[in-house]
Amino acid sequence: MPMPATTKADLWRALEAHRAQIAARHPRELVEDDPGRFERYALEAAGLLLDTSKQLVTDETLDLLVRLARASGLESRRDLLFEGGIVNETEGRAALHTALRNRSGRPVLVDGRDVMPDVEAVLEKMRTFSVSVRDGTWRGFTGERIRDVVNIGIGGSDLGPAMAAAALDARRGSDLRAHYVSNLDAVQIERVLRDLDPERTLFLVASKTFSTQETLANARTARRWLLDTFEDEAAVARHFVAVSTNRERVVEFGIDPENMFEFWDWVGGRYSLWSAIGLSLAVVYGMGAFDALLEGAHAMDEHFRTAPLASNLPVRLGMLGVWNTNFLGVATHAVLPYDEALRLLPAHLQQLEMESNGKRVTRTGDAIDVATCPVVWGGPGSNGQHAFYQLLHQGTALVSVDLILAVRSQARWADHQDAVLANALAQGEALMRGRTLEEARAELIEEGLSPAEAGRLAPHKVVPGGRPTTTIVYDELSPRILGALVALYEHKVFVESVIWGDNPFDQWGVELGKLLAGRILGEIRGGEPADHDPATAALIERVRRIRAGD
Ligand code: G6Q
Repeated sequence: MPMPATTKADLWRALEAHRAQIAARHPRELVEDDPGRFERYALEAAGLLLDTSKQLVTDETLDLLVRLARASGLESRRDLLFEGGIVNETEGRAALHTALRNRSGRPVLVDGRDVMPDVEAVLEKMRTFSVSVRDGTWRGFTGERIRDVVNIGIGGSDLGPAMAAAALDARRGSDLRAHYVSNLDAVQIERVLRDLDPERTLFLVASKTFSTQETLANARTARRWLLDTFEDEAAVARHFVAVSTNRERVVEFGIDPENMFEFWDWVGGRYSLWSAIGLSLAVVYGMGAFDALLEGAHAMDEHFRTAPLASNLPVRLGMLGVWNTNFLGVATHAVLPYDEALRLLPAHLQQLEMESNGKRVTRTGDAIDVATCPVVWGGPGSNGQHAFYQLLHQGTALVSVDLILAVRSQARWADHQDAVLANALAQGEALMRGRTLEEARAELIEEGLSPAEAGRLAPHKVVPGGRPTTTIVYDELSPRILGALVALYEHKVFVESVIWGDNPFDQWGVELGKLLAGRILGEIRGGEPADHDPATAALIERVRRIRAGD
């Protein structure tokens, strides 16, 4: 008998051999010949059911994947993450989003110092502030109560809170309204401000660095809009607060440091929803909702930290991501929530996954010789069924899918929900089972078509099936469930990064474009041409001519 594989390289080879073995079977056989599959392949934690029974795996696959995770050092890397070790090597930092939602009472040390008192102090400041806006103690410059809260930020300082606001909005218990401005194109801020009353509007400028071009441009425009009405700089203090790690720049911008909510460099942008970057949520939906969001995420953290690898939700999700990407050739992954409240979740996860694992070198700078993060995209399930699902079912690309569904709706007209559930479950079945040529022909004949007509149409109705699908189910969306769901994906991304060997907490790839934009800005404004490739130089020239009216 051969020795069981134990090293990462051996396990990788064992998975390749195993893949070749199971490829001989139609994927639907894996599921249909295995009646106890759901019980074995569905995991539960923190209010979420993770059904992986429609993935193209067997018990042996899952066993090999868990062994691969272990051989890749997942457990020690996970411990380092939670302990505040330097897991972001290229920036020399910890990545402690888990400390922001740590409800265990355990200290979390960064450079030997417990960060929990700082975390709690900021949460307390958020509590006091959000209560004062909600109960009307905090007033605008003319004494009016605040009605509209505008978060100005971009990327990690926008996508998380905007996504969570959409998710929590059905539970809004006040007249306060949240708005999110991120785009440098002023059409967005203009659209948002058009319906707002300066006397009743509060701006939260959310920027970790407070040096982001898009955010500062929007913040300056917001200030001009405000001062157009008040013509008194003193109004800024009643209508602007900042969320940042950079006090100096906040002061330079003209925001009173008293009105600044702090966070720290060990919080990555796309992991910052749990910090004061979530202030708009606390103000508009209440600190109770924000606390519950943190609790849900903490419950998932505890599960990830302590559950055995084989029954650990983020480990399962991450290792299936590795299996699909590296062994089944999946290059695109769709996130399809059957819950309108989660309509912005695909955009948040797109950043989380693609900015974290869209990498080509390891933590030590060596080339990664396997595929890493797939393209992540998606949208609300119902709508997608009438649009892009065609490609999921019959296109030539193999797309893996996450179906996310609430059993109960947050809406008053709950009678829609039966049909929502039926559609979500049907899609899972169709993506897995598909429809064979014989089935298609038989269905057409049953519908009354002649054998010749049925034969002509049947190939068009063939659905290959075998699309790897995970179904995530929860009772009803709540802040707690949302917290657990987002934390599940954060840790999934971490698990994948350990296998691929990349640093999921840096984002050097976005730097080059920013640098070039700075150069081109001068040219757009009439400055001397800089050094460009001829194609870009010609395009800049053409843009300048159009602007000049030539
Ligand atoms: C996220 C990224 C990025 C960042 C934005 C905004 O992980 O680093 O999306 O959040 O560029 O940065 P600031 O918060 O510094 O404005």
